[in-house]
Amino acid sequence: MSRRITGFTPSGELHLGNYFGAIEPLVGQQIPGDSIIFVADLHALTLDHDPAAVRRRTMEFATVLLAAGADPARSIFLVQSHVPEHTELHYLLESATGYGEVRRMIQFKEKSHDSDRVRVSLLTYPVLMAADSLLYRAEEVPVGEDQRQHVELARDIAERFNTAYGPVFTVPRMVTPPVAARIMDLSRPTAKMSKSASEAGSLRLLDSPDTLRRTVMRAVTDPGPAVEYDPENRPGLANLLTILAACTGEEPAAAAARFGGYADLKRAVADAVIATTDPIRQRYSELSEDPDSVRKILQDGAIHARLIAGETVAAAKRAIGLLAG
Ligand code: AQP
Repeated sequence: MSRRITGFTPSGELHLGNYFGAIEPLVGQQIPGDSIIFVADLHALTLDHDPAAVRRRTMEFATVLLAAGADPARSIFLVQSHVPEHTELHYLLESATGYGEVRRMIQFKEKSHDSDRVRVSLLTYPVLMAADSLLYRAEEVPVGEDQRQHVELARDIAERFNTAYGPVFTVPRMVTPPVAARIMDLSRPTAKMSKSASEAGSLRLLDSPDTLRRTVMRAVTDPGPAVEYDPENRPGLANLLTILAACTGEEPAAAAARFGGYADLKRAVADAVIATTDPIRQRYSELSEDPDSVRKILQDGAIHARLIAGETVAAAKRAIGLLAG
């Protein structure tokens, strides 16, 4: 089993895309010492932000992740800013990264239209993402398809650093789930479901069953008589089938064959989504009653994480010329 790491930025609300793209692949295979799950609060500072909201969401995300199966007995579970080695390594890696490399990142291009207000951290956070995985010498990074460019950057930086200064870092590889690597927005099936998207398009893990059912029943579908899996030409329908398949463990095309019409399919998707998220919601409300235990779990996680992270930073500092070899 390989060491795996995945993180979640506490902006907006966690949704089913986050769950199938990154949460489930990690919590499904937690191996003591080899699974690292973190709330990426530093990444929430790259756009306009409300400090109180970041604080509140950091706790909320930690609680949702625990409710979704993150197990502190089998994983290292932490908040990124509690482990200062993330920012320390970030700077060392910036000194091994080209400006042109980060400027090319699609997410930077998409979010940087108003250049006077764009924060420098929006440009450089992919390097912090590289630090997040290289710090723990992770071999695998379970993420959704939208993160491919960032994982490739982390690989490039690790290889370049190792070649220039000596073999410090493990070069991580991306792992995507077989289905649901990219769940789409239900109201705009050509855009990915995202944390800041409209309520109409997102299935949030903490939404009530009624809200989830309403959102699914109103999902945009494509004209055409039969229920068939055709992502190219019928993206709305394919997205519903993908969600159903991710919830039930079947293949989207095989699931399609079970339905004569959209209404039946949507009812089945709503039932499956509610069955998947119900246990998470219930556990979340239990855990929310005891925020001190969540804080204690995070403190312990940071202590554990720093043992690994401190060694990597020391090795990187030695290699790059800051500590005696
Ligand atoms: N739609 C998706 N399908 C599959 N996987 C997804 N992931 C995100 N969206 C999908 C995966 O979830 C992990 C956490 O990603 P994130 O914290 O960047 O969340 P986000 O929803 O992708 O947030 P946005 O849209 O980037 O930010 P906002 O909406 O706040 O601007 C990652 O592994 C990601 O691949």
